[in-house]
Amino acid sequence: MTFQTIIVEIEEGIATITLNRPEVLNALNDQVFKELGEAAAALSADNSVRAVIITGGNKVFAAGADISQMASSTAVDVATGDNASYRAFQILETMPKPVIAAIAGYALGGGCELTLVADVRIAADNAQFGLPEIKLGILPGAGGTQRLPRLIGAGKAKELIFSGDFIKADEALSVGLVNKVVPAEELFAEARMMAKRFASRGAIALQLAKSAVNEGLRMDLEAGLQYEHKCFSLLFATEDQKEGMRAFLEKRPAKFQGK
Ligand code: CO8
Repeated sequence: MTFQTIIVEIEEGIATITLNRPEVLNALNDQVFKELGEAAAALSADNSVRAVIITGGNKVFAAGADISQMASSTAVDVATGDNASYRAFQILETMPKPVIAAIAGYALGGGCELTLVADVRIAADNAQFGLPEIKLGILPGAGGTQRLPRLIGAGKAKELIFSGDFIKADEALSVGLVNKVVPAEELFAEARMMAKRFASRGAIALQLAKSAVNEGLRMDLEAGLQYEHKCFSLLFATEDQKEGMRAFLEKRPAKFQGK
């Protein structure tokens, strides 16, 4: 897969998407959103890919949507445009495999919002997070007002959205915005280790577990519990369920086939 603004590499079943506009701190323009959507769709369909890491490299994750592209937009442009960020983020969020964001340096605005569509966020100790859109006279329009409160609660989310202030990795950890903080030089090894751990599990169970959590968050508790039960029941039709339970009883590691 060849793109202009991102790099996609696949190694041992783990795909890494790297944002690649270093000259503007990986600012996200329409081309990036379009390519992210295309890459996510292709990786979703590729059964040899078991987990995905999304990163901006070791200096910066992304400093937000590209302000130079947005500056001259009219309300009509924004309302009637193809909303490439929305489509790309939908595809990434619903990928049927785990997505890990590996974040070094700034994750601001649309960059921070991109981390929110990942299943798990690992931050380098030099990472900084923020939604500075308010300082530009706009609001976080790539899911920040919706996904952030669902992740960390409305109170802290509103503080970040209303102030535009940045928080460092340790505070991001304490409010639940990231799962883990590691020394910067260990970021990619840690992300790969986690991706491999996920990839060693049954692929169908992982897919349905992700769906049960994501879909359940959109439902009331009763509907969510019923959806969970349907996903749970379906797994008893898989070879992986037979193998997983047989392996437990035979006191050996399971060998999942994703069938
Ligand atoms: N867009 C475009 N260019 C950028 C951006 C950006 N978001 N961020 C940095 N750059 C560029 C700078 O203009 C600069 O370019 P040049 O060298 O040509 O002057 C280069 O990157 C390096 O940046 P700085 O010199 O500013 O680097 P510093 O280390 O001094 O500062 C900061 C780093 C603090 C990250 C600073 O660059 C900054 O504040 N950037 C903007 C952060 C921001 O406001 N982000 C929010 C953008 S709005 C948004 O994300 C909306 C999301 C919703 C979209 C929904 C679409 C429908």
